[in-house]
Amino acid sequence: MSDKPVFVTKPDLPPLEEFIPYLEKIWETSILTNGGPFHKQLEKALCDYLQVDHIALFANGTLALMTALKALKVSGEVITTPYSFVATTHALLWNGLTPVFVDIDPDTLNLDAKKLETAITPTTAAIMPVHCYGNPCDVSAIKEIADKYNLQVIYDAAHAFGVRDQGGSILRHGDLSILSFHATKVFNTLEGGAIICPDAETKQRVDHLKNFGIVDQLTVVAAGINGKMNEICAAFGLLQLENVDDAIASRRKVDEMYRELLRGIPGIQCIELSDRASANYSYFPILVDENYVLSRDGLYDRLKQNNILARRYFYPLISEYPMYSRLPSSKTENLAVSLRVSEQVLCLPIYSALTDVECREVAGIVAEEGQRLR
Ligand code: T4K
Repeated sequence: MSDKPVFVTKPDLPPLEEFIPYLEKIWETSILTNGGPFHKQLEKALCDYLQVDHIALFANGTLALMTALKALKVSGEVITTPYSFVATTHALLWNGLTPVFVDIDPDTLNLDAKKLETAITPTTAAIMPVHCYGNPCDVSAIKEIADKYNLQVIYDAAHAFGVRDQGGSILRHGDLSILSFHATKVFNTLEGGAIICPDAETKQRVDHLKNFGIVDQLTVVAAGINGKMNEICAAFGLLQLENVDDAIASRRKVDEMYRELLRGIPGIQCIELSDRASANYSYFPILVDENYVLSRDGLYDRLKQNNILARRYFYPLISEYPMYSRLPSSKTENLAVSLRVSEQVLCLPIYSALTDVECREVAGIVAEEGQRLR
């Protein structure tokens, strides 16, 4: 048993001494926020790294989602997935929008594009899919349906930092995409987020909206919010960006090791990575089915007894929380795949500093339990 807890994730932190000069600069200039020099630098650096043209930084991913919906003036119903973190749909409620849940695909665990059309009504305004665990949605099928019914598409790409498909960044799809740079993400700025905009005009609208709608000292053009990233987070992000490729490479090793060690255990299924896109290894979800000797929660508890704190992302489903459970689309018969997956899923620890020994210990417990109780 580990003497220190092994959490589901552990944030990457740059060497402290490398951060000091950035802080000294901030202390020297007294520019702490409101689109300062580090904010500008990080936007540019992220555009280069992610291969996108326009990025607006935010204080977190939730504010980015809320602002994206506002920027597109979405109103009415928005089709989305119940298999996500609650921020996805909370952003809809904060905009006075009605979520309509559609079930997920059993392989990708993303919104099932084949089921989208049946959920469209005269008041449907948009689709908000999630690239869950960084695995890309069926972007072309979603685009086809969105174009046919004239719907806007806002991708919650909170998990999809750096993911690329054959045509480039996954973030170029849809009308807007949002990222999260929370401490638990592959690339973190302590807290942070971003909207990826298709053109300069949209970015300007988003930039106004994230700063109270202010254009200049005498002009306010919209009822904006305060969504800006501060200079300390932006400076931290610049430093983090130098190491993010190494961090993803280390995660990849963990991912490979788990797949090797968990292969062939009855009742344990690793989620396949897409063969049409790169991966960022942000999560390591497994599904625990009835062929395993313990229930999912039994395995969760067994790991916990060994100081390994796996997480049930995403259980319960968003549609089961009280502010959503009365929606017609929350009915269990509408969401059979999502319900099954949310009852089977367990995310094992994955982060760049996870050692081989720790990875073997986690997989060893999953395997041993499978053997011992058989
Ligand atoms: N859309 C999607 C699809 C999302 O997944 C998220 C966020 C968002 C939108 C919204 O983006 P943000 O507004 O958050 O930028 C975590 C995160 O708080 C949340 O950002 C994330 N998704 C969600 C999936 O997971 P919790 O409640 O599970 O976090 P917590 O505090 O239990 O942390 C998990 C483990 O990570 C801890 O046991 C230990 C470790 N940890 C955590 C923090 C915060 C650290 O080692 N250091 C830390 O500072 O929600």
